[in-house]
Amino acid sequence: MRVFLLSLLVRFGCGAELQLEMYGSLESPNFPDPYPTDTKQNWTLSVPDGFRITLFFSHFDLEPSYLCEYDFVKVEADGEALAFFCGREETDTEAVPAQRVITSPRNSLTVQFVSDFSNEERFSGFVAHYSAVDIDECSERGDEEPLCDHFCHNFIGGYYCSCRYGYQLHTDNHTCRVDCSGAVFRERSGILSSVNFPGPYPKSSDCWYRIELEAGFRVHMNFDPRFDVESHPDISCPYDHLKIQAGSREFGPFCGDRSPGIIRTDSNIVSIRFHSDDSGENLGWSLSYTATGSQCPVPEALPNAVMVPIQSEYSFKDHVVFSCQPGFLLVQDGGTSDRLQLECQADGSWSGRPPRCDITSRWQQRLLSAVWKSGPDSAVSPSKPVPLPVFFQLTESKGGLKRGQLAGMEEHQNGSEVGA
Ligand SMILES: [Ca+2]
Ligand SMILES: [Ca+2]
Ligand SMILES: [Ca+2]
Repeated sequence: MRVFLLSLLVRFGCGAELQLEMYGSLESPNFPDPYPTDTKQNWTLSVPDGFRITLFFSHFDLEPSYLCEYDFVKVEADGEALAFFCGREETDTEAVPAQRVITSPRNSLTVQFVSDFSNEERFSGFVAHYSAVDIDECSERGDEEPLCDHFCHNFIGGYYCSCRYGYQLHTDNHTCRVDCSGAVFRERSGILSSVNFPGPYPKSSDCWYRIELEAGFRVHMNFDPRFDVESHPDISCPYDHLKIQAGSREFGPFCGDRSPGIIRTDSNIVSIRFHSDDSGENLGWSLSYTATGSQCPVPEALPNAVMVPIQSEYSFKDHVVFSCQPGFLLVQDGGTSDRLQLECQADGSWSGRPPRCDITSRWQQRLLSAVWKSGPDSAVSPSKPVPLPVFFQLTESKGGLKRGQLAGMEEHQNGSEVGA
């Protein structure tokens, strides 16, 4: 019993037949009686996508001729001749199909029969059989790029692709993409790179990365010298590209094999977008970033004050603590305290003014008395502030206060306190 998956026979024009069946047979006109002279007949065989057609002649008996110029059967597919037959399989075997199986490259095939104006003998013609066979898309690619990015699975009438763990099949059903968007970097330094770097990055993917720091910081990026993003010799990054947006500034698109190097963004928020198309095997990119804060001016040295820490420069989030030398009182905005902390702010200014160090009245008296005891040639007078960084270290003894040796500020900072 013949079962047709698709059965449609369309007869059109002069002797042309369209056969849409999974298998079937063809016969020359009048078979098994001799074919007529001056006849031309075409059969167009078509099977569903994912199949190709095989054709086999079980009987062949045509008028023989040099180069088949009298009567012949021609098999074509996609405009290309696959076979050209004539002759008798018993006696004239040069151009007969014999056991040959003709296979179409794709899912259609045309067979043409032509007879000329005469026949020297009675020729019975031919019988041919065709059938649809599956194309193994996964293994029949030759030198072409594989159909599937990761895995290919053949089935009868088609194939499908699948991806390694962690990837999703793109809507093109061939490439494997990744979900690589949404990462936000909030640390003041870090490393970002394309997925798999320095291995081939995924295809058909759009990756968005964001660096978000507090206002007052500026992001600096430094690209790894290993940089490989698919490019074009004439057109600017038409396939894959890396683009950076920092505030109102844009950097890129970047592609090719030259690293963008160092980029100073002047912004605390940076968006990085990496787009890849559906082909190519390129190794990607990597960058490290750091952030620097706004710079605050170095606070000026104040008489009789101690400031820590001492740095050559100060930037956002840095702080300094002021305190006064013993015997002095820290004064700011009319009030007094032991110490004062100032912060370097996002806009590059300090959170307040540096304080003043005023001598205390009790110490003033003690100091004066010590100076008078030591003689009239003293460099210190009641009306004159104690010069820095050199000042008198005063110690208490049985006999009361006596003048000590000259001491540096650092010694004092290390805690040489004076008893009250
Ligand atoms: Ca003939
Ligand atoms: Ca298949
Ligand atoms: Ca690409």
